[in-house]
Amino acid sequence: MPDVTAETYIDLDTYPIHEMDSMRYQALLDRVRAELAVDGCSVLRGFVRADGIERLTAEADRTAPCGHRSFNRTNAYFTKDDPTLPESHPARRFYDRSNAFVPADNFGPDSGLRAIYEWSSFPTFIKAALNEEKFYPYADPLADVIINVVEEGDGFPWHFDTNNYTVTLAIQNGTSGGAFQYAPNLRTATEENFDNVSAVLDETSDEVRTLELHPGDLQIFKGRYSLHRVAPVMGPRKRYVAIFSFVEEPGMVGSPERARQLYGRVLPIHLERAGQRADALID
Ligand SMILES: O=C(O)CCC(=O)C(=O)O
Ligand SMILES: [Fe+2]
Repeated sequence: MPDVTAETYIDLDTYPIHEMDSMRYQALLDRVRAELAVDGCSVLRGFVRADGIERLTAEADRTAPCGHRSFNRTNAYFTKDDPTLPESHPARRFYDRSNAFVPADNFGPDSGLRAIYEWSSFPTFIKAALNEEKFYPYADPLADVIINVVEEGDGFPWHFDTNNYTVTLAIQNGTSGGAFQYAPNLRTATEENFDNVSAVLDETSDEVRTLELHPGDLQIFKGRYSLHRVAPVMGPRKRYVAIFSFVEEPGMVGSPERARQLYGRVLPIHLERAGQRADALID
């Protein structure tokens, strides 16, 4: 078998995501669905085997220098400051965010990460686990499968996701710190529960859970209603997490603004889809 088939990475004995007709597949699916229903989070420990993680770590080490670093200040809602609200309001509490994304075009046909993303059994299982009817690979060549590189002092401050779910694979932890913390179902579609959000920001909430993720763990997380963060990473070792993106319509790509902000580059396809003409295409 060639080196870069998904089967050489995923622990298929424990996670038979390719055997859709088996009872073990059904049991796994039932488990993940039940966990997602309870608190919006399911972790498949050791989804990628240790030898696969060794190769993915090498991929991350090799591509990390291509990461695009960005800095911003953000509140939990990714909204602008609203001076009409009291200063103590959670929407007015801003935190530094610094991180780097390695764009997806660093993961070509020889990439193990891409092999996992493109192996048909992988999205088929995730789609079923999430009960999503509309579920397609992202067609954005900078963003379909990326690595998030977090260095000493950086993290991802408390926030609610703007997307319905994220699918991530832990590749390497920082030397220390970097725990994933979340307060399940802290808000609903109709109730923001600002007091509970403030309690989490003030570190007085008893609803916060801490999840230690280890290299090889696959996490499916529904973060729209669960406040969550990545605690600051400490020490010289970088934290590497792969992010697999799926979207609701076939052929979708991100906006030029988003590509520039997250990846530091824009491709002709971003401009074309936004109705702008790429310079390279103007004759
Ligand atoms: O890096 C992680 O583990 C999760 C980051 C996160 O919350 C996000 O990308 O929205
Ligand atoms: Fe998030």
